[in-house]
This record gives sequence, structure tokens and C-alpha cells, in this order.
Amino acid sequence: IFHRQDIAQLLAFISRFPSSHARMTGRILYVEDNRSQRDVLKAILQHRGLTVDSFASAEEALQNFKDHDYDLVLTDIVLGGSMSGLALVNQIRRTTSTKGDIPIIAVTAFDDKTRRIELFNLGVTDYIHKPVVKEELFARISYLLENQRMVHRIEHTQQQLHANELRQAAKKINELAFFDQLTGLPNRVLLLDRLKQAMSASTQNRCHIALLLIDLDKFKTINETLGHDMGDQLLKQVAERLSHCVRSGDTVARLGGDEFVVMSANLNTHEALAATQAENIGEKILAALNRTYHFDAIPHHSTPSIGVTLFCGEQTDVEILLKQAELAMYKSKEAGRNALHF
Ligand code: GH3
Ligand code: MG
Ligand code: MG
Repeated sequence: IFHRQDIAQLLAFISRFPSSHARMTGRILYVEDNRSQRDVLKAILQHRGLTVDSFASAEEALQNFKDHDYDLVLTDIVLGGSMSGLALVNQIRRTTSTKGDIPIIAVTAFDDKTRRIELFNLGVTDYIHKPVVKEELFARISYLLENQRMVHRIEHTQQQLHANELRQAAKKINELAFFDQLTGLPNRVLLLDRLKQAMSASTQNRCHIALLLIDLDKFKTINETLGHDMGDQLLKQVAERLSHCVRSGDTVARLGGDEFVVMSANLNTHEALAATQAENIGEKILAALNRTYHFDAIPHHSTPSIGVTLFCGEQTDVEILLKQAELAMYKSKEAGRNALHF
């Protein structure tokens, strides 16, 4: 039993000597109803570098546990107030957030087997019996803090991995949903979505939109003569050539099979001028696709048939617009292919 003056002298004595041991970091919630024991142990722990919030009752400690973030709880089991250390442990372990996983060291004057089992069953991480041996307490605290930090690091890494997996899965789903897997071009779904947006903008700004539907001529013959893989190679090369024919902001999409669409928005507000602009794009595409491709030195000549339709704020549906472009494309087929029609 210490007197207040003795404690004051002891604390002053402790703090005169810098600790020769490795400093520890962490914030500890410490509950002890005996004031002198509390003050001495708190000073010793602080001297080793720890931040210590000490309380005389479990009730006060519990309130502070809820309001602050601690790294470890050190609690006496037999306390003077209405709430015991065991009840405090029980309350902490019932906390549903990760806060409830905090390491808890019980300080107890009893050292019998039944008592120890009871403590561990309740969720105490470790225990130390009174009178507390300073170095033993440091060793136990240090081990638990390190352990807890490692657990947090692992959890953090797992969360990051999980978040990464989710991001990649979302990216893959987006790719599968909106892009053509062979050419990497936007697919029909994304094209129609962009077309809808362009149409609503056109209703406002009165600029024309040109929709060009491109179908390759006699594409089946390349599959039949050179094989399906060569057919795929041709489709990829066509996609690349088309991408070079358009302005940035235009969309090149693959509808499916050997059918592609070029959408060019913000054309002239005057229909005749917009039609000339659309025709120029079509001519450029005709020239770019009317050529001989070489697959492993085997030449194959390919041409496209193109259908063009213009839009400027009329009441119509994307599907109807696409159908109009398709009908125009059939005119090109009927006219002998390798042609452009409105
Ligand atoms: P037309 O001049 O009348 O258009 O004749 P075509 O042979 O090109 O006829 P059509 O456009 O109807 O045929 C397209 C063919 O493209 C049908 C199918 O066998 C082939 N095809 C569709 N998708 C793919 C693909 O992903 N890869 C390959 N290699 N061929 C495809
Ligand atoms: Mg075709
Ligand atoms: Mg076709």
C-alpha cells in the first residue's frame, strides 16, 4: 500500500530515467479501481511509450471504449462499482464492429484453473495475475499489439485484393456487355445507347447525325475459301480501317457478322450540307475498304456496300433509324455492291 506522497515520488523517479527498452506504441484502455495501483501502472506503461486512458470503473471505461479507438484493453476483474471486469469484457465482445475484436488482458488476483477457463470462455485474450510483474506485462502487451497489427495488415491486404477483383470483374462485365470481343469495337447495345444520346442532343442543337451501315460483300466466300480464322482476320482489319476513317467523337461499332456502323454526330444543320458531309465519310470508307488484303501472302479482295441515313430531331426510334440505313445498304447491294446509297 502506497501513500500519495510515495506515489508522487515514485512517479517522479520513474520519469527521470528514459526507458532502456524498446518503446511501444498504442493506445490502452486501463481499468483498475485501486487508485494507487492504477497511477503506478499507468505511469509505467506511459514511460514505455504507450498512451493510457485509465478508469476506476467499468461503466466509465465502456463509455470511453465506445467513443474512442483503442489498441488494447487491460482490465482488473474484481472492481468496486456495480459492473465487474467480466461484464466489461462481455460488453466489449458483443460489440458488432471490428472494435469488438480488440485484445483484452485481464488482471486478476485469483489464479485458479476454473477462473482462467471462465475468463477465456468469456473472450479474454490473455491474463496476468497480481501483483503484476512489469516485464511480463510488457511482453504480453507487446505480443498482443504486434499480433493485432499483423491481423490488421492482413485484413487490409485482403480488402484491397477483394476490391481489385471486384474492379476487374466489373471491367470484364462492362467489356462483355458493351464491346465486341473479336474487334474490340462498341457492340450494338453501346451503339444504340450512344445513338439515343446523340439523337436527343440533335433535337436541341438541330445538327444532323449520319448513320452509315457497312456490310462486306461476299464475305462468306472468304470463310469458305480461306477459312473462318482468315474471315476473323479480315473483320479485325476492317475494324481498324474504319476507325481511321472517322473523326474523334464518331462511333464505329460492329453490329454482328460482317456488318459495321459508323455514327457521325454534329454534322451541319442544313440538310444538303449534312448530306454532303455524310457522303464524304461514306466515300472515304469505300476507298479504305475497297482493297486487297494479304493473309500469309494469299491475296483476297474485299469491298463494302454502304447505306446512309440522316437524322435531325424528327420523332423517330433508334431501331427505325438503323432499319433505314439497312434498307439503303440493300440498295447498294442491288446496284451491284461496292457502292454507297442513301
Ligand atoms: P453479301 O454480299 O450479300 O453480304 O454476301 P455475304 O456473303 O457477305 O453475306 P452475309 O453478309 O449475309 O454473310 C455474312 C457471313 O459472315 C455469314 C457468316 O457465315 C459470317 N460470319 C458471321 N460472323 C462471323 C465471324 O465472327 N467470323 C467469321 N469469320 N465469319 C462470320
Ligand atoms: Mg455481307
Ligand atoms: Mg451481312
